[in-house]
Amino acid sequence: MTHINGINKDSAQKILNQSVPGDVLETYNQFYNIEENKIESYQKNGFIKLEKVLEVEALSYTNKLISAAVFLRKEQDKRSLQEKSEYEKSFLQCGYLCWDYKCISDFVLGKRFASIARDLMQVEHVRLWHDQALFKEPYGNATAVHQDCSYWPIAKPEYTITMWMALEDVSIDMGSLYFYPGTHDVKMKEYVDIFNNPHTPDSLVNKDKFHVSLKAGDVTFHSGLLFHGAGNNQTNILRKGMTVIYISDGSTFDSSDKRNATHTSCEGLKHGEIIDTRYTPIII
Ligand SMILES: O=C(O)CCC(=O)C(=O)O
Repeated sequence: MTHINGINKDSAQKILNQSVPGDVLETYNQFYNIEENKIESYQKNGFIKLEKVLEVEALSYTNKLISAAVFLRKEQDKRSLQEKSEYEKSFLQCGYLCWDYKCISDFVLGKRFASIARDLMQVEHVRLWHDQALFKEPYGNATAVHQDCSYWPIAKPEYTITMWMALEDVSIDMGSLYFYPGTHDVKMKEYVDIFNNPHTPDSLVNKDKFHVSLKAGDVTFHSGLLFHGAGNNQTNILRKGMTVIYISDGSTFDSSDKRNATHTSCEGLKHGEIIDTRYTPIII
């Protein structure tokens, strides 16, 4: 049974059926000033933490919105944590929320966030790949180490990036993310089957990982090539994370790995074609 503080079916439907308040919408599209040294740090380490990307009203509204959408997606699932698979114990995973609700698409397609992704990757334009809420339940499992690009049929994974936003404070003991700095290297690519065989690849055994706690409204951005994971949730508090994943405009569909040759975001594409589908609009 999914319990999210302050949300019930009526309140969830109400907020999701309303328009985004004007000043919040403005914030979603207001540029965030990212310093040159942060861009350099992202290029070197493959991830970066940015503080206060959302604050005050825009933050509390976004928290309510995403929480409401997760609640409605999961309300039919009456299983306890113990009854779920090991993978499902690591988070409540809700993708493509922006296509269900206009108010969520206003957030996901916000130019504030996409412009950061563009600047970090140093590309001209970015497209949406997809969005995904990742709420780690109280006492939920760790998220196994992986590279996101393993599961994506995209030819140049160096031009993929994920924004992970804390909707409420996320401490290390709640299962914050950790990153292996500098492992965003195509030569290190290794498919880790996090669904059936989670394990730490040999290439990471002597490498240090860097844990990142976040205050509500802070974000991390990480490269699709970077090895990362998250700790288990040792608390009775729901860990609320919202992600938006971006790709460089011009990225092409690579169906050569049969494990992920089909992907919703690449619907209808043939191998080698530019990723330009109804799920992947140019944002900026
Ligand atoms: O939220 C998590 O626990 C893992 C997130 C993650 O792996 C990602 O966003 O790429």
